[in-house]
Amino acid sequence: PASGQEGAKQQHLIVVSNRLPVTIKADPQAEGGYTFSLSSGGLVSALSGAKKTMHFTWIGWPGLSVPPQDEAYIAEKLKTDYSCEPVWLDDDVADAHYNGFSNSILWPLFHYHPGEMSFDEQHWLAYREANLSFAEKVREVVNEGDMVWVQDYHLMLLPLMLRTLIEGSSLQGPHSRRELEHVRHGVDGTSFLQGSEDLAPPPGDPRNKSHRGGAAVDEKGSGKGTADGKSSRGAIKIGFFLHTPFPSSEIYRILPVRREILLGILHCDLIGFHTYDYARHFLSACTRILGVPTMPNGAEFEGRYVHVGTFPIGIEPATFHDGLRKDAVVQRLKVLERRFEGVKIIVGVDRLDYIKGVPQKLHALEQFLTDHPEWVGKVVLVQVAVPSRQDVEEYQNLRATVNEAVGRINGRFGTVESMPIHFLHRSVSFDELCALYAVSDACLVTSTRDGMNLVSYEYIACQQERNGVMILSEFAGAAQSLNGSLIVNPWDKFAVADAIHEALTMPSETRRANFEKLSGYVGKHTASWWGSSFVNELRKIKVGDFPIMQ
Ligand code: ADQ
Repeated sequence: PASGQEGAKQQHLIVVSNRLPVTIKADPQAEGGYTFSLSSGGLVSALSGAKKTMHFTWIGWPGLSVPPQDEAYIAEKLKTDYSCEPVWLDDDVADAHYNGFSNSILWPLFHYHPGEMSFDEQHWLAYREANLSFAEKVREVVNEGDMVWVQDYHLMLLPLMLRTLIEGSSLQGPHSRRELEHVRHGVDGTSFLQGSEDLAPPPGDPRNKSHRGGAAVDEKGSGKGTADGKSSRGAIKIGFFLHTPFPSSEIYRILPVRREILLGILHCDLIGFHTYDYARHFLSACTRILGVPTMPNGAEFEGRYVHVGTFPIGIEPATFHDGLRKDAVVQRLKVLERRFEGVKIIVGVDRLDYIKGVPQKLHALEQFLTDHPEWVGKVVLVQVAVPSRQDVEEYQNLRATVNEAVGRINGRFGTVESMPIHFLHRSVSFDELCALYAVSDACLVTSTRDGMNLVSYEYIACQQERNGVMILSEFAGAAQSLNGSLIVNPWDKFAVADAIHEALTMPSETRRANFEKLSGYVGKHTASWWGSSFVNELRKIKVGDFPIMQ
């Protein structure tokens, strides 16, 4: 559909994420048999600004499978009410793509947990299959001049597939799947099983030639012209944002399909990360594994300059400020204050994921109570742990570890009147979350790795009154932005125990001064600031502003 005329009317932004931001539930009582509700995730608010000024489409998996005869009704409703387009995936493919390759391979590896990684050929095939289904959906809705913004580690092959499907010359209509066979069998012609070849020769070495003017796209497609005889290279702009860390190349190179994944996103115009470190790790992986020449702000790939930048995500603090003014929240806050009178509260809110360092947090609390017995009965940790990815074995093991530690510490320090840990293994409502953040004297984040960590931002947004202390792991991306926090190494339980003590005894003037800095940052670097910075940067890039290398 890349006609070229549509693009001139109004800029069209197509956001692609694994899940659509709409929750759909089967309900025989509801009109059409389904209910729909918009999720309140950070991405939704991040894109609210763009939605107002641009023609906007969101593509993603709807999160459920339905009888084929219901698909058209759901698709129509999503399009009309939410500007969304569903990608229907076979149940097995969806499972192997999401729980398999994405969450059992890329997630642990990107968070420095190679021991939790289980590589499986079927999962990799499903990952490619699912990415291809997304690519085909994008092709249905995209026009020349559009911007496509791909989100996160579930869709790292999508940029390459889009270049091939949309900008490749001979990839019209029913041939597309066949033409993409080279993607299925390894983007540079190698099977994924051969992904363990030696690292790349240094930049400039002629052995790197296949990535320059490269095998994947140039041999098959771009430069040879579209159906109307003109080259369509650069017909669309593609951005990619990674919400997780990008690990050091020493960790990244463990991945059997390390080349394919890098080549997948190198077909972008702009690649964004939360921090400068992640961007640097990515660029050094490109050089070491592919021999691609890089500069601090980008890479030269297939005659294109791939811009690489840092775009730290945020939250909408106003949502929390409004929440705290709600009657129900004010009442709830009073109840909690009465219940915990004379007791300091430390709050923890995490998905129950091994990257969040919940066992480390519990060990540090235990150390603190051992070092400072005078605080027993005078401090509680309220830990909300949202059940997450419970189909994956590592998450079941984590749950058992955490349950054991909570039981042991409560058994050791608890009394008939009080328990040091209040452990909630469930999600809590937004109102409850606001009240909990507001009533707490400190927030403890001990992630062993975390792309950014938005819980720390949310806590700060709720601390106008109390000026509580943010204790933050140095391994969360947020540690690089949230100046005014107590930064800790979660692996050092003595240091975290000291930070807890410092937080609980910090003079109010110091807390106030820290809060001012933190709140200033969170108020400025919001989710919508993040969304518009990325989109504006992508918009500014001139396709072809870098000469095609021969
Ligand atoms: P997550 O790993 O999900 O996100 P985080 O950034 O902390 O981590 O966001 C979690 C969100 O879920 C927060 O908005 C929080 O309020 C909510 N939440 C968590 N526990 C909850 C509970 N018990 N009840 C209700 N709500 C709860 C990934 C990366 C992060 C990165 C974000 C955004 O892992 O590092 O910051 O994407 O890019």
